[in-house]
Amino acid sequence: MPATHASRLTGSEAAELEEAAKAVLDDNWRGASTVPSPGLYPHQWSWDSAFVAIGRSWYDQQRAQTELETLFDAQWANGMLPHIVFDPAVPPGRYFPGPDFWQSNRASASPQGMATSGITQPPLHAAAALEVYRHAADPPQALIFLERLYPRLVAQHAYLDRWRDPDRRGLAALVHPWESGLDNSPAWDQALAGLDIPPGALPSYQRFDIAHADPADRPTDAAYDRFVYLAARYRDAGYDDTTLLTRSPFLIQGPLFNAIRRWSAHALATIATLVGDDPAPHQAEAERIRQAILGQLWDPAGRRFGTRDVRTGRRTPEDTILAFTPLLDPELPRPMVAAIVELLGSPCFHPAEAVEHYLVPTYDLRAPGFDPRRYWRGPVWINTDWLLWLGLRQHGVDDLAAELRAGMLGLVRKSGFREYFHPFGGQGYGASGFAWTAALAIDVLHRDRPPAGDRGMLSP
Ligand code: 9WN
Repeated sequence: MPATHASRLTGSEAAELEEAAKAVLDDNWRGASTVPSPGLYPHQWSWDSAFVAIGRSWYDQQRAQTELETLFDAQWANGMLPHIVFDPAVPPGRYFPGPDFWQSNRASASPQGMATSGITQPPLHAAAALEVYRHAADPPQALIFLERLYPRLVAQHAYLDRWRDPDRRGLAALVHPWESGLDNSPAWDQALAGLDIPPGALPSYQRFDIAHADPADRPTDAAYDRFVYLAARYRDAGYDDTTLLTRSPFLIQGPLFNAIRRWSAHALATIATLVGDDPAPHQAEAERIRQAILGQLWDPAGRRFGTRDVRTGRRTPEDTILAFTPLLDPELPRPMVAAIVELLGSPCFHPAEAVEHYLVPTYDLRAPGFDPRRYWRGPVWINTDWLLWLGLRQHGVDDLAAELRAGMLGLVRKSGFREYFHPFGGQGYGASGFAWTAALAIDVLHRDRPPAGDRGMLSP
């Protein structure tokens, strides 16, 4: 019997787990926002804050709202929401690349007196803001929060539409693997391998991540060179949006970024109605993105979703967890849902039942480059599991959804609130006290809370 199905969580075990998760979020709270982890990531990250706001929304409306509002205080004038907002109190040398590297003040659109990165991350924020409203203990106050955030969310989406849709066919493109949130995924290998770094073009730099985490768990130096080269190019061009779109050597349209963007556009339509604005443009945006995902990222022959390189038109040859995220669309056509569920249940992503395992590995278990502990190249991450869990639930794939839920809770019970986990042994890797792992464990415990009186919950 796989460990993920081995037992049930009692009410008091669930309460204990929730308290431990809240304690992680308290430790990582910095007064107006949450750091992903005090050691490895001592600043505010964009999509991490959206996950954290969702987790907190179940029990601390005020901090959930503040988390998102603090992040949006760093939004650029062109609508771009930066992927990192640097805390000036953190000494230089704690994280690379830090404010000295990014030099966001080179961009006229960057906010005065704040240091941020110059690229973005998956736009989960409108969806997160709506969750905060839905779970609010004080709905009138949450409505005021939505009224304040709405124009900023609209600007974020308008930026992606205006500046990140190079062929005007509905899909936003990433200009850097860091924008994907799945930085080191094999999905970017082909594009990164094709990068030509001219002699002298790579600035000298020192990594700090490997002082906080085992180098075997983190991206290689070769990958970092590419990350740094791309970021330095944008910086040196003053983060000019036109240059970014026309000259970026890395321009990839991916399913996860766009599935989240569709979800948020749909949430934005609901928020528009709540705050008294017209939902129609947001509904139209959500539908346009949906059609683009179906039309351009679906490979009918291979029966799977994948990424598309805008420059070459090539699709990724790799099977990664990205391919499953269109499940977030409640209207995803049945044959596509069935194909995803089939691949998820295949030996590429689902180990044999007899072996102790945890779903879902981030990369095809049978691929030669599969690595059970290296960043995004095999380990299980709670945020990707959580996104798939939401998708599977809404498509009524209940068995698999229950298995994912049990796996997520099983991992944190076994190894704590780590950044990522071994798909077989369940050992934890990367940061400890990792905020989105804690926040999403809280969400999982609340979202399916059984009616009062029912003491048992499915769990490892
Ligand atoms: C670069 C903070 C972030 C997450 C990303 C994750 C990792 C940073 C890094 O940590 O990326 O942005 O230094 O590796 O890949 O998804 O937002 O938790």
